[in-house]
Amino acid sequence: MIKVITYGTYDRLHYGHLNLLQRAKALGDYLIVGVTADSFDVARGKINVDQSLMERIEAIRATGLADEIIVEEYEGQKIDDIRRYGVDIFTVGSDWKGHFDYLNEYCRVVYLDRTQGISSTDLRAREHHLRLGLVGESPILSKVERESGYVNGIDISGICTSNKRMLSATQQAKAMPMSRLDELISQSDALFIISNPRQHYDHVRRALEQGRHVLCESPITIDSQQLDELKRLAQKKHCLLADSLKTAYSLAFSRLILLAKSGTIGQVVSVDATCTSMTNLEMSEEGDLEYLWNSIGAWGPTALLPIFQLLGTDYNSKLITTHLMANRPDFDLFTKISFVYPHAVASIKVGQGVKSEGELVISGTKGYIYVPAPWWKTDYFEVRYEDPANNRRYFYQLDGEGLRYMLASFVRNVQTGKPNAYVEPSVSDAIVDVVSDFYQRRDTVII
Ligand code: C2G
Repeated sequence: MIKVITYGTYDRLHYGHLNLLQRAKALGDYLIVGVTADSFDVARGKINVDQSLMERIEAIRATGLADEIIVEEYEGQKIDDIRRYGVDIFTVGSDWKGHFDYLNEYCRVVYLDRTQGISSTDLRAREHHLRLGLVGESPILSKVERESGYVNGIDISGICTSNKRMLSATQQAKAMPMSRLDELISQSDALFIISNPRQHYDHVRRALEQGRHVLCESPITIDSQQLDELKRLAQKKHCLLADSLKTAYSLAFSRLILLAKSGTIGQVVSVDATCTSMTNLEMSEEGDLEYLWNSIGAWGPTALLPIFQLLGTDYNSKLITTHLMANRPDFDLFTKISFVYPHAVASIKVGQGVKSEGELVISGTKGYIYVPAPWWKTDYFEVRYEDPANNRRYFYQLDGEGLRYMLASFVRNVQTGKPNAYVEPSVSDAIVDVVSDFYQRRDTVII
């Protein structure tokens, strides 16, 4: 019996796939089809596959061509599979020509002609075509533009800014002044907003009023009532209003939250997060200051994320201690916030003019989780115990600082009409409440 094996993602199974499977089957007597696991696809750069693994497997099963279906989960698995299943022929489309020649050592390798004129990428792009307008004054806008290139179905429709100096040279050339924001909104299906948090309310409101979806850098507003108002407006207009908070989309970060929640370190008693940077202040000129984000705006949401995701948002009390820039009552160079929960405590330290170790420590009754600086770009963390022999290390690839996954998730949410699952509404509200209290000087001591 001649055993043949072939692999693929098989997203939205089409006649190109079917042609390949039929010819693969004809090469032998028994066909094994390897379907890629979601995490393996992400690791190899395919991030917006539409269908789940189960749906893709079902579609292959329904063709009746596969004698056996397996899941491909890791780099190098093909060699394992060929040995384990006693495979005689490995086959794949000619778009991979040469790539799998190394398998000749284990079996025959056959590249079958790829079917012209059809691909899953085309099928996806035809439907999901989201014109995304960029708004604000931040170097992050050029990262968003770059990362959107990895996400099928996003086109950048334009960019509006109040200060071109904060943009990359290519973005400067095409940027429109903020006075033309309504024009950009009308040319877009959705807006990515990273203007100064004081401007968010106005910019988000104008986008929602025109019925556009919004992905807004967290905090969405600096005032709780304004957030409520915007959420109601989004609901009325059937639009999505999502927090842009890239750390929430890092696989390592979400895995560490799940690990902590599942009791790996016992009961969580303390969450301590520090985020600081100096670059923005150092690089900017006098006139840029009004566009710069203060410490609480730039770092508060990120630092608060693990606290609210792990301990919830029902804290008993908090104390905000802040150090302000001379003559700039809105600009905190450094802020520390301490929270008391019924059975835990938490703290954040954020600075745009003070430097510290940007680490995250989650302390529990059995052990602790340690994320080294810069923890907000999490790709690695350790679970540590009294006995170091029990320590565990975890690594997950993070591409594009998490922005890529955030954009992919946003497009998907817009398409499906489902809300953002990465930053729960209660977390988003609690972040704005804290920022709002900072500006209102509630629970606040100035040092
Ligand atoms: N295919 C084809 N013609 C098309 C599209 C795809 O012959 N128009 C073939 C591909 O060459 C591949 C199979 O159909 O052999 C599955 O394609 P994809 O779902 O795009 O999977 P791919 O990313 O090519 O995965 O490690 C190798 C991968 O597992 C192959």
